[in-house]
Amino acid sequence: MRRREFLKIIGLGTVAVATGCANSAGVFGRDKKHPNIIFIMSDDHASAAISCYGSKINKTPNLDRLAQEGMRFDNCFCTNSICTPSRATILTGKYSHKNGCRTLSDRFDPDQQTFPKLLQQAGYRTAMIGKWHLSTEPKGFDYYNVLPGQGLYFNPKMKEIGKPWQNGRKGGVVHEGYVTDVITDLALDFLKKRPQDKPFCLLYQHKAPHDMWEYNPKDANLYKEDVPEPDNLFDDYENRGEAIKRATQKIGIKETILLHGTQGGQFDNVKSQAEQLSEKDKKKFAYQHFIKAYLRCVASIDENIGRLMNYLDKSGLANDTIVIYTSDQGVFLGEHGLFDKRFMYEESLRMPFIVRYPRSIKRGQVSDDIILNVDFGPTFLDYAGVDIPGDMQGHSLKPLFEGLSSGNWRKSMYYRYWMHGAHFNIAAHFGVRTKRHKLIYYYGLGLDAKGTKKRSTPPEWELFDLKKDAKEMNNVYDDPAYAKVVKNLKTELVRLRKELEDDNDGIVI
Ligand SMILES: [Ca+2]
Repeated sequence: MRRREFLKIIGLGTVAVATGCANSAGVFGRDKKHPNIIFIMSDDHASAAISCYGSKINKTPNLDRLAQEGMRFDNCFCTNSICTPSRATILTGKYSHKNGCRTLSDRFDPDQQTFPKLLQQAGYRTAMIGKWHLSTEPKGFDYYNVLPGQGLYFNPKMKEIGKPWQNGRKGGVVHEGYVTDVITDLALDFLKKRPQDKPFCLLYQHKAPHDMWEYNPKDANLYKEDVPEPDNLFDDYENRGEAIKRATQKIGIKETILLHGTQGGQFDNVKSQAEQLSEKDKKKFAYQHFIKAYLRCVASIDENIGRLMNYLDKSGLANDTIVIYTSDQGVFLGEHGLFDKRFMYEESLRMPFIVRYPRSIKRGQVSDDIILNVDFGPTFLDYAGVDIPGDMQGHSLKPLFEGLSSGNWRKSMYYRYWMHGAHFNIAAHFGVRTKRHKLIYYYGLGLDAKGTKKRSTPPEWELFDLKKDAKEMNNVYDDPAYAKVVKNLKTELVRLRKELEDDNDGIVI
């Protein structure tokens, strides 16, 4: 008889087995049931650059291992695809219009309810290490050490708890080294020094691979060969609305290489190399320059996550710790000829989401349920045994993780990007996505934080049939065959806006 069967017979079951193992590690929550939490978030890491998501352009062995030992979600979406707003949504479990961070320039009110504060009150040791990007001082953390603003790739300054806080990009102490290594060193340090009698929640958040895509020089030899191009790098935007045509986030020599920071110091050199090329070859050249730098940044993230996973193995923490990997939103890697994000198109909307928790999540699972960044906070509270406040708009993912319930899960999601024409001339829009379709309304108005109307452009709609057109190359909004779909999706959009209380902006659908 195996030990597990024997214990079951004498009434100790799997929980007792789990607890017994956990005690040897010294930590398993205050009542020996609540797991530790490590929330790993990168900045602008598209699932198209993760091999377990089917990447054709790189390998991420450590993230693949995490997915093999846990669960991968293929339909995790951002509710507002831009850095600061997504971070505010994750912390609060609320959409942008409820947490006050609709745009990059909105100030995050640090006194509002967040999941780290609630975990801290419940006895968790809480920490935030790496890219914060919320300007105001992190609250609800027993320890923090964060980059000011976007932070630097090399020898970054970090702002540590206990010193007078300076908002935004001000303040901080220089840490020698490459930022992804520095943030991991600090995260490991936190884990090694943590009190043994408390569960912990660590937010371990990378700056990479955000532009300016400055990679660790030791990775300069990766990707010597050309990287495959996406099929629609040369998208001509036929059968699409005006918004994508007007947008300026296009792969090109000037746009792409100028964004490549200090390593773009070779700009003059690169520019002269490209001068003799045809327009088509210039775009190919710019894509290679961009994607290689980006993927080298990703390689360092994967390597450092491997370091963290090794520590969890060696310290005996792996079984008792929920590890999540995600990115604050997706990003275009040349698809539609674009870089950056903001649009509700798939590459920007989709967040990678991998979770591993050997105690209760069966390994090797893949889910296509629609999950959102608004769900993360409620999920952590659920695992910690903390009541989920009624004003959080997301839902705990625990039942999905544990295979208990998927039948009554959400069938659609609401998205809204607010910064009308602010960056890359992208129009504000909102929309609804189901597993099959996506309806987008570029409502044509810029609204400031008080809802005052600013610039305007002609409103327009796009509809995509994701089953027939996964790459969103053909807007079928005006196709009579889709009239009923349009009608139903508009009804759903109105319903979602009402339910989420984002329907008081005077915009008529
Ligand atoms: Ca981002």
